[in-house]
Amino acid sequence: MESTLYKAWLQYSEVKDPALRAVYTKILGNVVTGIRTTDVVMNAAIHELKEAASSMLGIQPDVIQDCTDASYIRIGTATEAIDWKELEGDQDSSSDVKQDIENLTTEGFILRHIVSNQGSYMLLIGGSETGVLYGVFHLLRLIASGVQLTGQYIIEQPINQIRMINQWDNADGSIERGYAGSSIFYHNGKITEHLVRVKDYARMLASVGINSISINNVNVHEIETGFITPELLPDVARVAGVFREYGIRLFLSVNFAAPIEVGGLTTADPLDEGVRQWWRGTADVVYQSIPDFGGFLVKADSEHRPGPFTYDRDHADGANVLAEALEPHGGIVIWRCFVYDCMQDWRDRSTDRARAAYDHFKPLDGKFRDNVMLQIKNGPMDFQVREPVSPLFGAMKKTNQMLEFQITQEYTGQQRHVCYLVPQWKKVLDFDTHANDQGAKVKRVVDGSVFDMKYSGIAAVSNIGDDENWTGHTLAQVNLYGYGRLIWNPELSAENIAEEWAKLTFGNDAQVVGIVCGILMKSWPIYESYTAPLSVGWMVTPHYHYGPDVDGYEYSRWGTYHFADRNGMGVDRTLATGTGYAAQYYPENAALYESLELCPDELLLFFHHVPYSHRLHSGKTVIQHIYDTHFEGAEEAKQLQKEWSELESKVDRDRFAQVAGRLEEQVEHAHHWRNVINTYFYRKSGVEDEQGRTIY
Ligand code: GCW
Repeated sequence: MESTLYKAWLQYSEVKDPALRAVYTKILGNVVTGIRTTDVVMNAAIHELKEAASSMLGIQPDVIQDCTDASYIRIGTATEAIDWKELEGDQDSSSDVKQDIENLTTEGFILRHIVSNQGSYMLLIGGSETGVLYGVFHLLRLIASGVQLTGQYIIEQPINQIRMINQWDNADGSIERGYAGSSIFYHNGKITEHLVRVKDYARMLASVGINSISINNVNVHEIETGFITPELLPDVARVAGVFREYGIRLFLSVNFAAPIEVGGLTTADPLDEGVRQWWRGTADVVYQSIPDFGGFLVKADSEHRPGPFTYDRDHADGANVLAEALEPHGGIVIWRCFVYDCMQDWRDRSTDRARAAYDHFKPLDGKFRDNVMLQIKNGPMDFQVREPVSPLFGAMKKTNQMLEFQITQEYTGQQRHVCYLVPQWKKVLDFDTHANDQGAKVKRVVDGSVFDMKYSGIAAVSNIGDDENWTGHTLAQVNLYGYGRLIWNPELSAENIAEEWAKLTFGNDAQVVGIVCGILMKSWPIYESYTAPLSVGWMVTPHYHYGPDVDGYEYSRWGTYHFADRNGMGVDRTLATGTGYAAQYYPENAALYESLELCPDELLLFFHHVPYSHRLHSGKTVIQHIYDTHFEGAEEAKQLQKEWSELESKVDRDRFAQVAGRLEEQVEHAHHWRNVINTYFYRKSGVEDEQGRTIY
């Protein structure tokens, strides 16, 4: 028996309410499929339906081609559904349904419950088999949360085209920035023999609509460089086979120097004819093994990874040589924009890491091939608890773009602190770039509707490992779930997503759902309040990025400084007196950030260097804000612990204890953060706390 920790949001707990149970049993008792081929995705969909029915309702549905019973669920693709007899009886809206079926995109689905004189039917129509699979998961979500199905008419289509997960897993089984154990993909330098867990992961991802995955770290080390060779491709193909059943395309991160490292060439110069041929040949070989292979993800000229700069070529040259090789097979290149000088001199104030992505890539707009996408981190630095939105969104009008989030909590508590990230991501998606007058929010840029992009979408770094509960902190499961749901439909609210997840994960008890959602919704602001203030960022232990170390990165080469002295702190990124970063935005945003008066408090220290006595819009001085938020944040963390403790009798022991243990650690570490940060700024500034609290 799988544990509740393992099952995450796919618990499929028994439906206890007799009335609902009766309705659900009627619907799922017979699964009508028409004549079936052996499509693997359809089989996975049917399998999921059967397993869930057995677990939630204690029934073993018959899967049949046709049915004369008075109730059943019929599932199929749009092409078949057009002729379904049930639709003829659907007097009120038959024309609409047919129209809706015709409008379905491949990954969309319709769930229609019809009550007629003959009986009652649930129809599930997918734009393709994958649409059917998504529809099954949606239906099961409704059942698990106790929703009434009678008369439902649901049409869903994903808003974003590519909905991707990036694994930062290494062949040795370690995971870069992984906080939930070792890799489920690799063991001892090899792709694992046992793919059961990978399959369950694929199910989880498909259940929230993920359709693409890259399975190895963007820092591609020696063994992984060989994944694109005939020796190792059979293993990669096994993994691709598992994901294929769940409608997910597999990508690989590749090493730009692969022509040298595994190809035996003397150069990886993208303009060299031999290199070009090598990538072409390699792509051909990859597609022989994996005909639906997605493409390559590339980190080049970043943090010492090889790239086109070695040969005096630019990123467009680099990306295009790979794109050309993948093009005949329908593959794409996802080229990361996380390119900056990681060997900076902290004494040099003219270089600004925040500027780097824009400075490197904006001039290349229009130079990339059709099947290249640029993958841009949500902020200009590196997944801090708060950053402004990257000015690259909206800046490139002739280049395919993909947004990159980080689900793994590298700088947000490493899955030891609870930090629900959907509210943070929503802020990014809802940010108006002002790239045009019609509303150019980031979500519209990356869903492809602002500029004409052939490929677009969202990717995120995964937070899972082989811990029993996948994510280290059981409450961190919500970030994986929420990521998928949010990018399927960015209009969903953070509250709704939290509530869905809480019900699926812990059941429909109102007190449990209320407390869990409350904890989640408060968690990001709380984490922010006791860590680095006012978006200045960092202040973490170098390399590990956990725990406070205010000057940890201050005199280092990484370009991440707070410039605190006895008078004040923050980074001047204005055009007038600073690095000019603020001017990378469109005028409306640039004006906002450039001005000390207009700049939102939450981003103040990212854009301005101010005295500790500077008054925020909140009315507080910067120094008093630091003291207050740190005292409050540590107290609020304690409050979260107390709220969770009220659930002892309502959550199973394993999960109750797991979360309680993490919260205890969070409370302790939040106090540590509070003391270190407050003490640092008290000693630097010499300013007393207005409330006279103990600062060491
Ligand atoms: O945030 C930094 C991480 C690195 C990571 C890098 C990147 C994969 O600290 O561990 O490397 O970003 O995004 O490439």
